[in-house]
Amino acid sequence: MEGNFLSLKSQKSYTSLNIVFVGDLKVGKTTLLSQIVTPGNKDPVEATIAVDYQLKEYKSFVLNFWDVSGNPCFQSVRQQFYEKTSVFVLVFDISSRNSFENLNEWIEEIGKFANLETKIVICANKIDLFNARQVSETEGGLFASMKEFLYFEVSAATGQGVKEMIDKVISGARETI
Ligand SMILES: Nc1nc2c(ncn2[C@@H]2O[C@H](COP(=O)(O)OP(=O)(O)OP(=O)(O)O)[C@@H](O)[C@H]2O)c(=O)[nH]1
Ligand SMILES: [Mg+2]
Repeated sequence: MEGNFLSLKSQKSYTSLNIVFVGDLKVGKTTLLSQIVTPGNKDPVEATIAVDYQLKEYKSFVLNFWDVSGNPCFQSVRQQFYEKTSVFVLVFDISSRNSFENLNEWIEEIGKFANLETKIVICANKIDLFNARQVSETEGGLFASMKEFLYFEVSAATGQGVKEMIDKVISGARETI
């Protein structure tokens, strides 16, 4: 699997980034991660139990992706993975207004682990379900800009917008210490 492991023999020096995906159950966090790590992969994903981890070599970065379950019963487990996070990706599903409204709870949950150098972005997923849209791009973008977070619209199912998001997420993210 090209790009899915480190070229151990190379003398390249890498910057390590921890990127954590959070958001309600079934908003598509694991599918999104699968699309980032193996673009074009259409294999169905399973519900995350507590946390999943994936690693990707990307340009001069080692990206450590932590994909946590949105299930409330895993809150204390999730929090162990919030330390030393470079980027939090807050995911909601555009066909679920509830998942958008719950973003504030996610912001509160990660808040005590974020500092001025932590990047937070909002990711509106499932834009392929345009007929079922319950949150407009304008509303989502406004919510993000009021909090000074970047905003992306993507489809983890088709891959639309995913590469653009990850390129922007990486640029300027702080190194994991
Ligand atoms: N149509 C559509 N379906 C999607 C998209 N992304 C994910 N799904 C589907 O949504 C369901 C949930 O996806 P997951 O990736 O498991 O969601 P999750 O956020 O990781 O869920 P938990 O691990 O339970 O917190 C699956 O049936 C996916 O196939 C998308 O962009 N479009
Ligand atoms: Mg999952």
